[in-house]
Amino acid sequence: MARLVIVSNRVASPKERAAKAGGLAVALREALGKRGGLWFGWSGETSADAPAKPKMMRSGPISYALQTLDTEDQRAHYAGYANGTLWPLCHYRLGLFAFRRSDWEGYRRVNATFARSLMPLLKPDDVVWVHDYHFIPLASELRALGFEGRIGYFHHIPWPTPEVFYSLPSHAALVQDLGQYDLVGLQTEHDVRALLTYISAEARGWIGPGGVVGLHNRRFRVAAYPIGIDAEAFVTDAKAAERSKDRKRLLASLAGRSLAVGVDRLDYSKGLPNKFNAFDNLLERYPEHRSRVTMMQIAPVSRGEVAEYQQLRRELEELAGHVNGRYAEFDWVPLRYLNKPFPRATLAAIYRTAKLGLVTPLRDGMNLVAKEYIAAQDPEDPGVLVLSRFAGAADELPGAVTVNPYDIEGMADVMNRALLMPIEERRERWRANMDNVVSNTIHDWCERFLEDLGAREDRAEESSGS
Ligand code: GDG
Repeated sequence: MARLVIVSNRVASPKERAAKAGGLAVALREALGKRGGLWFGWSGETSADAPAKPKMMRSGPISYALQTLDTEDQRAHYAGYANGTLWPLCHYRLGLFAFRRSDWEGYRRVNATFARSLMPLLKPDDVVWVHDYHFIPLASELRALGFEGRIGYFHHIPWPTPEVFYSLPSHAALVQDLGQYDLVGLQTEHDVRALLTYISAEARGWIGPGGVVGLHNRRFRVAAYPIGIDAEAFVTDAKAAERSKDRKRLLASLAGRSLAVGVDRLDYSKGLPNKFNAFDNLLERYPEHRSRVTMMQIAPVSRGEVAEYQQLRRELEELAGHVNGRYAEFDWVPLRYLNKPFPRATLAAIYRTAKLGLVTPLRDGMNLVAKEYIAAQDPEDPGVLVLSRFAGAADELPGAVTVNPYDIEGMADVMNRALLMPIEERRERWRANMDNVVSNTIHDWCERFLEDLGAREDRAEESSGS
C-alpha cells in the first residue's frame, strides 16, 4: 500500500486526544496510522524570516511536518484570499466578497512555499491528499517541481454555480489548478454539477462518463464524496451522557422545559441571525411556547480577527439581548447564547436532551452538526432535526424537516410544528436519518476517497499495459 501524505492548513497535534480532536482529524489520523504516512500543514506560526524547512515530529507510524510562514504572506493567504475571497464566494455571499491582487499573489506564494517545503519529503509513489480551499494551487506547484504521483483534493465547502464563480477574477487560473489533481472530491452532486457546468461551458473541457474530465491536456475526475461522522463514537458518548453530571445539570436548569439547540462556529455562513429572529418570531406568534421552550445556541468564536466576524458577533449579542429582554421571566431565559466551545461529551449530552436540533445555515458544504444531532438521539424518544435546504446534509437526511433560512416566519412555523410532532412521526424521521448517518461514516468517506484516488492509477496502468 502506497504511503499517504495529507495536507491541511491546520494539523491536529499528535498530542491532541481523540475526545478533543474533531471527527475529521481522528479519521485522517486513522488512515495515516493504517498506511503509515505524513501529515503536512501550517505550524500556526509566522515570522519575518520564516525558515524554508518544516519542523518535523513523529508519533508512532505518523510523521508530522509543520511549515512556518512569512507573516505578510500568511495574512494574504489566510485572512485575505482564502477567507476574504474564496470563503464568501463559495458560500454565495458576494456582498462580503473582496478580491485584491496582492492577496491572490500571497495565496499563490504560500502554496509555492508549501510545495517547496513538502517536495523533498515526498517519495515518487506517495499518494497525496490535499484538504480544502487554502490549497487549490498546491498540485500545480508540486507538478512544477516534478512530482508525478497521485494527488487528490477534497473541497469541504460548497462549489458555487458558474454565475457566482465568474465574479472571481482568478476563476480560470483556479480551475486550471484543479486540473493538476487526479481526483477532485466535492460534498454533493449539486456541487459536482456546478463545477462540471463551468468546465464545459467556460473552460472548454470535455466531460466523460463517471465525472472524468479532460482539460488543457490533463485528465482527472470530479465526484461527490459526502462527508460523514464517527457515528459509533457519538452513539456511545450520547448513551454515556444519559447518566452524566452535565446532563443532570442541564435537566435541572431546564426545569421541565423543552430544549432547542444550535451548535455552529460563529460564522456568517451559518445563518445565526436568521435563527435568532425565527425563535423570536416563534415566541411572538405562538405565545403558547413562552416559558415552555428554551433555545441554546453554542457558537464558539471563529476567525475573530476578521472584521465581518466581529460585526456578526455584535449583531448576535444585540439580537440575543433583544429576545431575552422581550420575553424573559424571572425564572426563564428564552435564549442561552454561549461563545465558548464545549467538550464532545458535553455536546452529546446537550444534543440528546434537545427536542429540536436547529441547523439553519445560509449555505454549508455538508454540516456535521446535523449528523451528530441525529446520532445522539434516543431511538425511543428522538428529537426533530430542523435543517436548512442549503446545507449539503439536506441531500443526505431525508427525515429532516427542511427550512429556507431566509423565510423567518416559515422557520418559526416549522419550529412550532416540530415541537408538536407526534412520537411516531419523530421515530420514523429519525430512523430515515440514522440509516444514512451509520451507512456513510467518516471512515467510509475516507476509504472511498482513497480507494478512488488509488484506483485511478490502476486503471491508467491497465490501459497502458493493454
Ligand atoms: C467545514 C464545512 C463541512 C462546534 N462547536 C463545538 C464543536 N464543534 C464541532 C461540531 C462539528 C464541527 O465542529 C463543525 O463542523 P461543521 O460541518 O458543522 O462546520 P464547519 O466547521 O464549517 O466545517 C462544513 C465540514 O467542513 C466537514 O467537511 O461539513 O460544511 O463548512 O463536528 O461538533 N466541537 C466541540 N465543542 C464545541 O463547542 N467539541
